[in-house]
Amino acid sequence: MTEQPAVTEQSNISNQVVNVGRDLRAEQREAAERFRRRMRRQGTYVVRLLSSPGSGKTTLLEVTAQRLGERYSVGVLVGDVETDRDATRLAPYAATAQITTGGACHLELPLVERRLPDLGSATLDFLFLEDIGNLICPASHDLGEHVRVVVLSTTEGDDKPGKYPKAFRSSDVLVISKLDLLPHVPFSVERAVEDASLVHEGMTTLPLSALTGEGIDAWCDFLVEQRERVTTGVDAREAFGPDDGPCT
Ligand SMILES: Nc1nc2c(ncn2[C@@H]2O[C@H](COP(=O)(O)OP(=O)(O)OP(=O)(O)O)[C@@H](O)[C@H]2O)c(=O)[nH]1
Ligand SMILES: [Mg+2]
Repeated sequence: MTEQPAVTEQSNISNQVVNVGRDLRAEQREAAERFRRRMRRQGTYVVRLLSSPGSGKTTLLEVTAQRLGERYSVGVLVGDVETDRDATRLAPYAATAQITTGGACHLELPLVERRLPDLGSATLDFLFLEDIGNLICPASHDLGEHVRVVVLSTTEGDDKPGKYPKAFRSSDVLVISKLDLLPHVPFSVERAVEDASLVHEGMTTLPLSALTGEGIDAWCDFLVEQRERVTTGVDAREAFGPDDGPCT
């Protein structure tokens, strides 16, 4: 049976438009482009992870930082609503700083820029940004990353791309995490990839398990290749289209 488009109910919750005489989102976009260019020129490849809570972002970064740290300098800025638990976990493997928002559901570029000096950014080869666990708000904010990675774990269900389309549409890469749990959960990698392709055709997909190491080589090789490409040439996201509004 063909899935029918749902009727969206925006009438009671729609945003009111207040004219302040400036296009604030254009200013944010320009700031993100400047940051992206600055990072590229200094040889820092910026990788941003977004996902729902608990998909395995920090665990993947622990493994990635250990692996890449053998050859590259790696920094991580990690966002959470409360606590510095993730930064504490990552500190043994990378230059790390915690951004604690106190309630805000996403990171914004000024927060990133403010904490970046804590990492010694001029010498970084890779800067990872772990956004707040949330598949909605982070997708509406450009942090000046070179690659946006959405992480979907096998415990979340393979139907999530269609339900949270902006996170998948605006991301360059789909990481399917916790592959080791496939024997225990009703999750089909094929269905998830197919669902993602409906909102983002041809999306690069990397299935992996941070626990067993399956797929980690391909993930790290991808990052190294993309860093080479971006720091020596064109930045794909500099050509990325304008955002289409907040929290959709
Ligand atoms: N089985 C399995 N468990 C994993 C894997 N990766 C992470 N986990 C577990 O999943 C849970 C959440 O992992 P985190 O890395 O904290 O997830 P997160 O996305 O950083 O969570 P937030 O920062 O709170 O959004 C932890 O109990 C991890 O041990 C994996 O590859 N396989
Ligand atoms: Mg985390």
